[in-house]
Amino acid sequence: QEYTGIKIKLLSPYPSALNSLGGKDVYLIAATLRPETMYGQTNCFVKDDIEYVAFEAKNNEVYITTLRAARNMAWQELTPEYGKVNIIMKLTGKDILGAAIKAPRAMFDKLYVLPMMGVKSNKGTGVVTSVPSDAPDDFATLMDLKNKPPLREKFGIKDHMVNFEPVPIIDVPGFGNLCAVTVCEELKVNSQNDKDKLLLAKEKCYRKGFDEGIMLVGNHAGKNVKVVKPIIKEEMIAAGEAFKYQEPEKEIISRSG
Ligand code: ZZB
Repeated sequence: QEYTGIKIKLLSPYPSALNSLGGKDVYLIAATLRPETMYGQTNCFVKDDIEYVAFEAKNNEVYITTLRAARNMAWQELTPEYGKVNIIMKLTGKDILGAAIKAPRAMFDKLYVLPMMGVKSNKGTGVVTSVPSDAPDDFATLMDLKNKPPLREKFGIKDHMVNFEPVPIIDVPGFGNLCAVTVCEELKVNSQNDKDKLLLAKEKCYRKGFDEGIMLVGNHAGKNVKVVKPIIKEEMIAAGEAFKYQEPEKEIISRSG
């Protein structure tokens, strides 16, 4: 599985648990299959109890991902020393909840790290960038956080951190320009815990968005998602905003013991 690793910059002042990283360029790395949707980012998701590591990347930068992803990255020439992960500090999702970030291509200059229960530690980087216009899970989770003050309180999330609306970035014929919102409403998704409905919603959005979607924003506005997805990916890589990140197939992991 080839993901695009999106470099989401942590803005200073860093959360207190990350004080020792002050002065360094720190990036949360989100793994995505939809680089063309980065214009619609409204936040980034981590899970409070997942363990992450801050490790040395190239050019004196620091990346934050799960240890598992960091190890994969080390074999993909993304660390200074091939195959080696130099861990600067360990942290949990809780340590970075509410942190201010700057995400490449997003319409907003400052976004926030928010909690999502469905983030998996054994997939991608454990960091998920949020595109509520086109990703049903992201829309459902953002709505939970907006509509449920106790949920925000539980995680120390302030009102202004969820004060973002889905951004129309892709027109999907029959689903309008906020595909995930349309499909979640159609299927009556009530929360991020509506697992079955969300799985169905995701499949619908993926298929329709890829086959028929038309970009509404960016330098490829008016063109088909299918056509511009790989181009936008390469453009982001060339701009230093992203990189290729391969996830080994499960089969390969078990075969190698
Ligand atoms: C931005 C984005 C925009 C995504 C979209 C999807 C959609 P999949 O589809 O299940 O194979 N993701 C990545 N890592 C994790 C994780 N550790 N835990 C939970 N979710 C994760 O997985 C790929 C997508 O799942 C990724 O692409 C990411 O969300 C999320 F408009 O990034 B995506 C219809 C989906 N639309």
